[in-house]
Amino acid sequence: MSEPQPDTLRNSRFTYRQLQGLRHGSTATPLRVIAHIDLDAFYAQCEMVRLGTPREKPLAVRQWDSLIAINYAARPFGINRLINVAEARKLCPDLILQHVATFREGEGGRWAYRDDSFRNISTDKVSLDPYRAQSRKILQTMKEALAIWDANDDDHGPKRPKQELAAGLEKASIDEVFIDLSPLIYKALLRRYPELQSGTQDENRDGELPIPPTTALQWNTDCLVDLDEHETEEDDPDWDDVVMLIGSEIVRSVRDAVWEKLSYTCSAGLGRNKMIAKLGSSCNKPNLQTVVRNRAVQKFLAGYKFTQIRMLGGKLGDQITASFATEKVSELLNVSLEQLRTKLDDHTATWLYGIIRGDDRSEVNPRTQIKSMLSAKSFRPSISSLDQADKWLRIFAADIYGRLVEDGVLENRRRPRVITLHHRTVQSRSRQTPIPGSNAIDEELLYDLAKTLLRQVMADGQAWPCSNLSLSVSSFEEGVSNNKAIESFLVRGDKAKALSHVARPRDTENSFNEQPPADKKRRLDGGQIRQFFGHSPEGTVAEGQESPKPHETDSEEAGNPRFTCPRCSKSMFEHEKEEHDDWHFAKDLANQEREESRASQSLQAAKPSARGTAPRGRGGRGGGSRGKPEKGQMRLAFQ
Ligand code: DCP
Ligand code: CA
Repeated sequence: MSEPQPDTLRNSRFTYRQLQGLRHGSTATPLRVIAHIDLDAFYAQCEMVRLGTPREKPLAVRQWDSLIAINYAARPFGINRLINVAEARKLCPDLILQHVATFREGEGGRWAYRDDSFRNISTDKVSLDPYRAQSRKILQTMKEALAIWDANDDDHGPKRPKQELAAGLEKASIDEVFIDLSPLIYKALLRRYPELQSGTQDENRDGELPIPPTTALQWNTDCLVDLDEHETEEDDPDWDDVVMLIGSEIVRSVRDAVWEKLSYTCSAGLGRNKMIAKLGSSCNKPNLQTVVRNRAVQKFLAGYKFTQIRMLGGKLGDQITASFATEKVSELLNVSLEQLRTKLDDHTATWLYGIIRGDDRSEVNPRTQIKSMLSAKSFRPSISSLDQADKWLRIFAADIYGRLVEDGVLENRRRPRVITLHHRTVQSRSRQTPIPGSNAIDEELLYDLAKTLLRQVMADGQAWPCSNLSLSVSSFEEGVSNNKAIESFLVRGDKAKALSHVARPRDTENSFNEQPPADKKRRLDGGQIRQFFGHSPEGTVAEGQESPKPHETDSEEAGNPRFTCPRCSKSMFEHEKEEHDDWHFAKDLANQEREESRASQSLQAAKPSARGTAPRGRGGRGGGSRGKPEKGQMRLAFQ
């Protein structure tokens, strides 16, 4: 009979180099740990906290006649976003129905909770400010909780918070974040297992780590995803299990802090990358966290349809389903890379082959930032006077200004350089102008510019009745000093060429309406996947926020879901349609102007620049003169 091997002879499957990868947040190390945290029934919880409603009381948030958030106490009654207020009342007579806060025509730029707003769709406009404010507080609390884990390596005393977080935190939408826990876990790991320290100094980084000195891990209240077929719980854990355990302790402490300080529950997923973490967080809602260990990834993913995976929900997913006659990950796993290549371009095939095997190296990007902000209102019935329109412009200016302040405009961290007014009668028109760089941006300035643009639109042609009006700001500039802004709006020669290349990939980071307001999944070809997953040639990481949820676009028309855009096949709620159309319109306009500008540059001699003479309209479909850029100049692209 052979002697059993003593454990000391066994080594870990992982190397010191891979451990160092953990320290530096490498996307390649198999020890990487990413968390996705998502607030439960977010808007509903915001209202419960604001109103002090007991958690067991069913509550839903309404926008006009639609439900946009349903708390977990209301869900067993069968209440969901697809039914309307009357249907919900039938299912649950005790349901608390809270309308979102609104701005009101003629009442300046301040939002308020109003008892009668659901009856006033024609005079009110939804404000998401209360939810944004809660989102900000939650994010701050999460950062503070993470900072406690971020003690210095040599810090043997009490843990202390630091300003800069080692962990990357990416705000993916108003109620979800991704966190790259790897650097924090590395620190905790070395504090707990100092024996790992010595090897990190060695020349031979490719040496294997010792096996963890533990045979069973205490998973506390975590939901563990079952291991793959050939793996057993009896197998001793390796370091990839240990790092997940530490990660789950960190995430639990973050969730506890959010609960204790702010009374919000959230759910979380932990896995070796963003895709797995995100799928994990929705597995056990509400108020639980799910850990997908590396040894469980195959079985975990095999249970999904690939169309549920981020990026595969849209056209690309449909194309793959049609090509390989299946929606199941488990069946697509039998398709070889070569077979995938017969139907998809090389890059997409390679990406897909990896993603269904749990391979996703996209980075957590803390610098994903809003690229434009839009405030809009559709009018039923249409409005027919300048006085009415001005009242709405006042609201839009206040709405956008509030968001700019959140975004750091007061500290001059970022400022938009362009303001655009869209106006719809029988046809749509749009005017835009640089925001003068010499002034501090405030509500009055935005309002004045908006009024001027509206008057230009009116001069272009018939303006009434107007069925839709919107104001947006875009082309954000980072860390500007006041007098720089306008110069950089129009740039010259080589710099302009360089910008035209650089601006585009960065603009594909999630923006507020700079891409169709909803789904990135739609936009897939190889190049876009490359950008999305951070392999853009400039090294700018285009991986970004999830696409904004429809509600974040402040679109106004309530109604039933199910509208498919004939231009891009995106499926959306009826009330998102207007804004989506606006997006196409603005995009067309920008393309048209780019074309015209290109044509005119080749045909015309240079004209004096209108630089600094704001506001200067850019015309619209209805005619009217467009300011032409100087020869050698180009405007920054609207994306
Ligand atoms: N939202 C919206 N309209 C939609 C989807 C969402 O207004 N079509 C808003 C309300 C939600 C918030 O966004 O509270 C977050 O969206 P989620 O999809 O994360 O849903 P919830 O947080 O409400 O619920 P869950 O617990 O399932 O995450
Ligand atoms: Ca949520």
